[in-house]
Amino acid sequence: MHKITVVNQDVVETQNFDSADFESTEHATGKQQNISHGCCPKRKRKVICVTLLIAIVSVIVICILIPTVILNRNETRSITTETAATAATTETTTGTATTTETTAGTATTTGTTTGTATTTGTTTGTATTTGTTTGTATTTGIAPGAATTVTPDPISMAAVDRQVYGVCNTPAGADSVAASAGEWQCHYMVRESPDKACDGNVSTKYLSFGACYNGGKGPTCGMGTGFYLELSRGPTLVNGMKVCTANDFDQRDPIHVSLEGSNLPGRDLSLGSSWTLLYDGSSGLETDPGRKECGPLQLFNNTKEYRSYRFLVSAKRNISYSVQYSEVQLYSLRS
Ligand SMILES: [Ca+2]
Repeated sequence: MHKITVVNQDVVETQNFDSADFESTEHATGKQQNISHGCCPKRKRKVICVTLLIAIVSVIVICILIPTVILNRNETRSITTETAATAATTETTTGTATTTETTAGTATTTGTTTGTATTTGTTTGTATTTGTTTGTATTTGIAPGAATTVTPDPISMAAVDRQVYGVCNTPAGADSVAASAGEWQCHYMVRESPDKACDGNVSTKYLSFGACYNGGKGPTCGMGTGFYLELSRGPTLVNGMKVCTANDFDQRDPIHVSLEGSNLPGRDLSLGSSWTLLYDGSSGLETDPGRKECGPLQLFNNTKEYRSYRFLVSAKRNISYSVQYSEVQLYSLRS
């Protein structure tokens, strides 16, 4: 029994021992467990912390650094573009300045800026306009004023029924001797009839033989020749006259002439008594103005309007068989 007890005691002791060992083992295991329970969270925390740090760094990198880099790149690109644009603008400006400079020829002003260059161009245009204006002023100076006072347009010589009557061998104040077309005495060339002296064209002429014929020459040939007409415009004041040369043979030019006026009806115009002498003097052609040119204006005193006028030649430039002229111009000058 004792043994048994011992044994049992041993057993108990063993059991106790075992229990103690078990407890110590269990205690060790618990320590180990406690150790393992204390160690693992720290590692996890480290891992988590590291992960968080990595994440934060990544976020910072992604959200701040990368955009910053991109923005910097874009800014760099935009700056580059702007620089290029500025360069292009500068080139354009330079080109414009150069062009303007070449055009305007004002290098000093143009060289400053483009604006000035443009202004220079405008100024140049204005200068051109001013030139034009000056030209216009010059033209104005030439034209009307003096012309209105000194040389107005001649009056219309349109005749009633387009009838211009040729005369021959007729001195002023005398009855008119009628002339007709032909090449003998008291005739005129068919295609150089009296109306050609009143058509406003210095390229056409009136040629009359008077006391002579085609081919005969003498100092009296063509003397007393002329024409008369009734103005279709009605009574008109005439106090000036011009005589214009024909195309050839200056010896046929009228040198001394007369002008008469009448208000009697057409059937009485052949009568010398129907005419009032208005002018008897120089034709203005003593100095030859050249062919198909008009002499200076011959002014005379007359204050009365006449419906009809008669023009006669009493002297010519030199010996010839006729008298000829391209135009007789009548003027009405009012003060
Ligand atoms: Ca004519």
